[in-house]
Amino acid sequence: MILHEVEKSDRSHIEEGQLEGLKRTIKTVYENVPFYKKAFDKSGVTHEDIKDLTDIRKLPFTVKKDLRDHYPFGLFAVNRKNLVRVHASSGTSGKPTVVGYTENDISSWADLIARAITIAGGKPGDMLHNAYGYGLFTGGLGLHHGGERLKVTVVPASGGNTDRQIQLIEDFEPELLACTPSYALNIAERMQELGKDPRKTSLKYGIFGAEPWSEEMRKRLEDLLGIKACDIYGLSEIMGPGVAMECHEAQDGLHIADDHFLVEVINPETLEPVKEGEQGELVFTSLKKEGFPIIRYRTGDIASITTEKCKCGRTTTRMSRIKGRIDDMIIIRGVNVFPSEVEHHLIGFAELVPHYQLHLKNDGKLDRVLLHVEVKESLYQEWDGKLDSPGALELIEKLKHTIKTFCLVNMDVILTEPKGIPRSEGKAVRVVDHRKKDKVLQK
Ligand code: DLL
Repeated sequence: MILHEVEKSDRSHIEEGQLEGLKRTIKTVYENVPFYKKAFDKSGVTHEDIKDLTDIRKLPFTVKKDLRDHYPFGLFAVNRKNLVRVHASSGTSGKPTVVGYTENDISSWADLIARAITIAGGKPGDMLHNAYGYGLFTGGLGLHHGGERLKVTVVPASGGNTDRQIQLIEDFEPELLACTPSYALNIAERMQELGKDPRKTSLKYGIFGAEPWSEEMRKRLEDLLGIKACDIYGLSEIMGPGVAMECHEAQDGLHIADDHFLVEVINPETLEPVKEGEQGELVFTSLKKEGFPIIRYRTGDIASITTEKCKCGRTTTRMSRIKGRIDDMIIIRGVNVFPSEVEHHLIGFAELVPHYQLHLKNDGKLDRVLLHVEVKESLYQEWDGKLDSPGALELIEKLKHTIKTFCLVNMDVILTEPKGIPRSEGKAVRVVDHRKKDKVLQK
């Protein structure tokens, strides 16, 4: 096993480097980004007030709206002419958020992804089938440059055209597959439809992320594809993929690149730090970025962290898999549910394929959640395509009961025919909110 220097350092050594990076970044943004100068002046803090890492709490948070308000380049710390690349995330509403990279930023990002691929099980000489989308999304190009840096052969497949992807995997024989977990499922199912055995490919490791997925989905993908599937996390505001990567040895949390990012976990309501091991919202500060350094960015992602040494030997901070985004959390009569929790319980049902969507509706008074789930082809045939047959009604009751018991909420269950749930080629859409439209229609 190859461990990068920082991955086996003492915690005290890691934290020394973090403090240095933090002070440097605070000074840089204060001097170069008017938004930060104003915010720091308001809270009366300078880099000289930062004596240890907890002093970061004296600084204000940055949120997505700040990026939108300074669209497109208002938060960059260097002249635009010194950037070699921009990326942007579309988001669900309003202007996209734009991020920029200097040549050094692109190079550190490639180093981090090279490390991430190694953590996931890859090595020089391997081949990486990269089915993350190429373009403004950071997934495709992020994995691409990191793969080249590690000297793996990158196949820039990008998303979509699944039959061609399958052909390429068969012909080129890659060891590594990188894509969203929902797309990996899509690829595996399509292989089966084409009469091919997804377990018989050359693939050994999956680098899956960019969307929440459950432990059950991991088991399903590992079983379907005969691989080890590891979780990769990141977001464009912080860098892109590679902020954290789960190791194939322990598969027990994602190793954060501590030398590049400082993580905090806060209670999203009180904004106070939570104890190590407790769940909260992840907040990241970049420690080495030049083009778009960022201070205390509230990610909206819910997870916990630990600084306990991993079984693989790495000493870096580990985060749990992401439970979900705060915006995707469904609140029904006081109970909070994340789609990943619903997924966790659905995958146990042999009658279903693991594709689902939660539709939120409002019938005038109450919010309702409709869980759309897809029935297996063989069962659908057995029921002669009747989704109101006695067997179907029994399944609906079983599903309702399971959701009520484990997620503590009532959901209406709608069975759909095979392929009734749209397949993703990138990030899967798990929550569809009809409520605003419903209210307009009722007026
Ligand atoms: O999704 C970067 C990425 C690309 C990560 C490829 C991993 C692999 P954005 O489009 O800016 O960047 O979206 C970031 O996606 O705040 C999370 O809500 C979600 N996300 C990313 N990785 C994971 C993961 C990329 N492993 C947003 N598990 C983040 C759960 C994830 N959610």
